[in-house]
Amino acid sequence: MSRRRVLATTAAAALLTAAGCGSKAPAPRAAAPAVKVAVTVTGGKVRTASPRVTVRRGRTVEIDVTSDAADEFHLHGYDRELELKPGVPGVLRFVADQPGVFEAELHKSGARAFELQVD
Ligand SMILES: [Cu+2]
Repeated sequence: MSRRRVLATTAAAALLTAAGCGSKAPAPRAAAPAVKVAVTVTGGKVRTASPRVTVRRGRTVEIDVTSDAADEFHLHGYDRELELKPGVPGVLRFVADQPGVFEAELHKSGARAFELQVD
């Protein structure tokens, strides 16, 4: 068999395989990945990628907070809190199921972390 003929045969086989796949039930839709928000607190100053994070209602949100001092992270509205130990990342994961704009702050440093907007 010539090299060209081998390639043609392979291509035909690939087409057949593709047609076979099309007759199957569609694969279940993969769940949307969590919207991640990283928050770093150093010397009482907050760093985040954006002062307002917008997500669609129903999405899973994962907030990762690391502070160089003991603090308490609080997301208003959803009323979720994270007790932070110095240098130990804390993770808050939840489904954003209520629409609105919610403030996230750090209680001890008094700093505002960001606003979460759920559409
Ligand atoms: Cu608060």
